[in-house]
Amino acid sequence: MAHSIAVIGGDGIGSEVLAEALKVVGATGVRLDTKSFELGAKHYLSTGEVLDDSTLTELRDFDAILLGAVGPAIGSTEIPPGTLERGLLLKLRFALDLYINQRPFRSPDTSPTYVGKHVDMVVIRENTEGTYAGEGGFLRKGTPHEIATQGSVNTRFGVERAIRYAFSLAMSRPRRHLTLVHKTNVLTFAGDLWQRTFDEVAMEFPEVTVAYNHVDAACIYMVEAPERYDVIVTDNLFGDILTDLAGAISGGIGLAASGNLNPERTSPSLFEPVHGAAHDIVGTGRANPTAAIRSAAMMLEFLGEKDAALKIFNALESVPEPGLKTDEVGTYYAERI
Ligand code: GGG
Repeated sequence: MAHSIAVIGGDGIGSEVLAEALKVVGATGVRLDTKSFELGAKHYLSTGEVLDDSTLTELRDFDAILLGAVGPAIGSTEIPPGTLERGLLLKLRFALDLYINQRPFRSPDTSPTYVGKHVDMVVIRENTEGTYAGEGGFLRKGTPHEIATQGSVNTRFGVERAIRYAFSLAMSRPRRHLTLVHKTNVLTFAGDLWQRTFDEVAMEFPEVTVAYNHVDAACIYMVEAPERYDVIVTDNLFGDILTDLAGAISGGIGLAASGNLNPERTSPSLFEPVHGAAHDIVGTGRANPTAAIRSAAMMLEFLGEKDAALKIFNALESVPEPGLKTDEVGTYYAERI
């Protein structure tokens, strides 16, 4: 049976890298029944809508969503900042309750990393709350006394389910280690809720060893001693930032994949590379499709296609020679399936 997959190339290099991801999935023999959705900057500029209700309803019926990248070119003035990111990506995460953003980082055994060490960690980023929830606004906008607030929303329910998921994931890995990353010494309300919840849930998982790092210290440790980390759980904003760093130290952002998961499967989960639209390299063949290929493998794994996913993960252990173009990298991995 074919899995029904909504494909949203989005902006910039999004559709270039997804084409290669679909090529590699095709090589596994798994059948996907795909439908492309032309969402992103072009769609917004021609219709004035980012993601309308009927498209959102249609997306709910797919088995999964594969997304490339979202965002206008840096410096573009046609689209107000955040319109596409909030209106498409965050709207999907919130509407489909994709409350886990799972971001694995594992440097290929054969390939040196920027920090000279092997990296093998998974970051669990809470994906529906924090400063990304949209709480806040302006007062006296446009006056000299203008005020902008952007609150961080942290519910016991939201924090606990992310932490609980992270503990379960840590249990499934050989090291069984989980680090909470936050900023409890300054963010004393949200930090207190996260730490208390973490400590309480930890009692249900006595086999998991735990640690706590402030987010600023975590940035140092990630570069100097990435072996400290097995699974990390953190809030939405810290997770967004920390996973760019994790991508950089584990072989480059071009390798970093993610799954926006609804673990209860009440709606389709969404898989996307961590990187953005990179408009500056569109059409040059320089976009690395590896993150999109790995994201597609995560999607197959989530859909129960374990063998096919493993074939892709194994293929991704080899590293192509430098200088291959986007489509050549896709072909390189398709040939290794
Ligand atoms: N493929 C990921 C992407 O397009 N990222 C753009 C971005 O700004 N994302 C914000 C986020 O992941 O919260």
